[in-house]
Amino acid sequence: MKKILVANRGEIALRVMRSAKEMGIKTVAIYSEADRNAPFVQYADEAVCVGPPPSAQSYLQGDKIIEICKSLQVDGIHPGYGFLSENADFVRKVQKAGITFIGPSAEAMDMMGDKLSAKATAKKYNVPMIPGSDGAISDIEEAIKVAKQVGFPLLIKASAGGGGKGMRLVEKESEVEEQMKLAVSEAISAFGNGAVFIEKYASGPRHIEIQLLADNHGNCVYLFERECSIQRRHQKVIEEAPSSVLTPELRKAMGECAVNVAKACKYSGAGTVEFLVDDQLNFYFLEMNTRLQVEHPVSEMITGLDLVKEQIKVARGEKLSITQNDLKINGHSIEVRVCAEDPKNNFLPDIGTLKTYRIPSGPGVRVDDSFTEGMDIPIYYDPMIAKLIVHGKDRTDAINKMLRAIQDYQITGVETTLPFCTFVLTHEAFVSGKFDTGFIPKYFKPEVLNKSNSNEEEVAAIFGAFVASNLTTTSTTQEVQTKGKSKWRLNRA
Ligand code: MV4
Repeated sequence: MKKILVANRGEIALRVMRSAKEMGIKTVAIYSEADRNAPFVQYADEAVCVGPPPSAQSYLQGDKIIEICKSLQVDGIHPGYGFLSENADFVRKVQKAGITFIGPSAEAMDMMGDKLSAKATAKKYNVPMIPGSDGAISDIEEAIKVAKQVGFPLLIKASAGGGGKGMRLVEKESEVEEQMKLAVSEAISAFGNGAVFIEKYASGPRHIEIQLLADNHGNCVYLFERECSIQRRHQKVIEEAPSSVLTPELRKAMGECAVNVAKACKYSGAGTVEFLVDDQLNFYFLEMNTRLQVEHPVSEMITGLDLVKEQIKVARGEKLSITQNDLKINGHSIEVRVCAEDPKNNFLPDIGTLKTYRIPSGPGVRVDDSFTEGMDIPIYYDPMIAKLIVHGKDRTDAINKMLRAIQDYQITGVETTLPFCTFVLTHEAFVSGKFDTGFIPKYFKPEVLNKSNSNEEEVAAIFGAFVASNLTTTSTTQEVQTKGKSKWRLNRA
């Protein structure tokens, strides 16, 4: 493989190209008119404009992208995440054109993309499932019958959904009919597929996912877990590896289950199996993501692997160079997503110009981004500016490093989610590790980020108090802040 086209934009495009470059592989960027001046475009050996800013006219133009590959003698396409990354029809077209798709087969993608077929496939390997309907439910009578068997509360999920899309909570029998109708019509309009199924609603679970790596020769290893419970409306905010609740035994059991899911669909490349873990530490299969995920860097930090390089090696037909026994967890890693959103204003996108943009650095700090000072954040895409990743010797070290890195991150011109991340990282429930997917709705109110809180000095103050309290604080953020202010000033004096 001599030349790779990255069918994506922003931080992930740049991150993929960096690994390709280290492997001596040439890179091609595609970009929309809105991304003309982006670092990922400049970084590539060649770059081609694919169209106007809207994704449907640019990054989703599969046929056009394949034509560009042909004209530039591209051998492989890396899809990144989002856009065409989980589009099985695109994979088939790429292969038909004689180009290598750096990712799983179209068949594995189809099998896992449909949540009902994913569950049916995983079930053959005795992977634990949340109780619910075995197949699609089409009529109301059947829905009521299954609902009564399963019990309330329950969820109606769209088979073509995923990531929380097309999910409806049903509290009691009288709501089944209405919610079924809504779920089916939503599934038809959103996915062109009205198949829905029912699952018992697991309350207060953790979202823990297993990173996998498989080759085309039947080998598959798990690269441990990522704890992704800190989410807001199904958008992850903070991810870490390892999880503070898994025991070595549970990690092994979940890892082996995930490997079985991969084997069941003859998976190849990097993939992730999502589980819900309840307060009794029972785990249940949710779905499989057939792409490199946004939060993959935390797995790289604790394993020392470069997942993009591994994907490319697998796509070239190589056997995995590692076995499960070679893999060990080294330290602790945390990632925060730095988004141009205003946490004080319901996280509405706050797009604009990055008037100041200085990234943190130093030992154990990694920033994956594709922005420079003075650039505008385009309105057409996800408002994520960067991923800030740290690697420490243990969880406490990683939290302290992240708080320091956030403090060193200088962004003006747009509001960002960084102050919100500081709130989470200093919260007693996060620090103690006792949290679940309900963390944000339970603890976060915009008032906790009073105006001065986003100001650098105050962030520094919170940080100072946090370190001074040696992670044993049980006080509220407000108290920490007041205490911290004097501490920080003292340090400065
Ligand atoms: C669930 C659940 C509770 N019970 N399924 C949301 C994303 C999608 N992958 C599945 N999701 C959930 N499925 C059952 N049977 C709770 C969620 C869920 C959730 C999962 C992970 C992280 C955050 C979440 C927030 C709300 C709901």
